[in-house]
Amino acid sequence: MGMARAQIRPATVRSFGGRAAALAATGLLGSAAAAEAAGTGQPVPWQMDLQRPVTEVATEIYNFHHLLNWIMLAVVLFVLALLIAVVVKFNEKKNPTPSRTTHNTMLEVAWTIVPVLILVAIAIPSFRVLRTQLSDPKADLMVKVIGHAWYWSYEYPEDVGGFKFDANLLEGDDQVKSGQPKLLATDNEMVVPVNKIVKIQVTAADVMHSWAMPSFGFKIDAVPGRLNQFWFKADREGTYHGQCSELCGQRHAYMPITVKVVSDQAFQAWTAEAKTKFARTDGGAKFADANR
Ligand SMILES: [Cu+2]
Repeated sequence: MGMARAQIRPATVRSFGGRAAALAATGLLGSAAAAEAAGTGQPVPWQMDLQRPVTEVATEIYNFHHLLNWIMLAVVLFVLALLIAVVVKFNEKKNPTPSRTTHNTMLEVAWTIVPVLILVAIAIPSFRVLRTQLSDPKADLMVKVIGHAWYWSYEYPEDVGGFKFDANLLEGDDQVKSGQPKLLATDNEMVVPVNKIVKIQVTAADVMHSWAMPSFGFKIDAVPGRLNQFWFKADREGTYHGQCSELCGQRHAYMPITVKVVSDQAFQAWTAEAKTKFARTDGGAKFADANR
């Protein structure tokens, strides 16, 4: 197995209970707007929630994130209640002669055991997510992803045509015409079939980059001289956007990632077209993987 070092997109805690916020948004904005509230494949203005997950890994991370938020909310409310009780009931006026009690065995056992139980409750789903991430299933398609300063290139293996192309930022009129979001659209997209296990092998040609796709639930470092590997199985067709997530220099913000998830037939059609469009003479990339 490759040295897959997958990093989860930092589960930024934007609000207590993103789902609650999303539900509130449903009420306020109506269902049509709420359907977009989480953002599918791209962020949206006033987004409260994580982007909608489209892979198993992303779904597990998403659910784990919300579980953590609820646990955190409970802990915060409990501590707040204790603080309020102390301030209200045990202030100097109401309680002029404080108790001199220093030990209470039951209480000490409880405040040791309860946090341990909370951590165990967090650890179990956490390790479950880790197991899914590192499960390394057999790939239906492998794509080599290479980070450059400042664009990405993609190599498809011989069995689907053996071609390589660059994906540069779409700017100006081209971006407007494409209808794709600003600073997230690329001139060529990585295209993969839906419901197929896609493995990417990620490296860099110059400096360190990081291939990150929020709705797929992972980011993976692109390190010169090293091959990192991760897998995903997108369960919904669509266009998904990500960005380089390792500060790599002047145009770090201008090397977005676009992945198109399409049906099997559309993928066949695309590879047939890509083979001539991105013609190459050396037969395509070679892939090293224990599972192939
Ligand atoms: Cu970068």
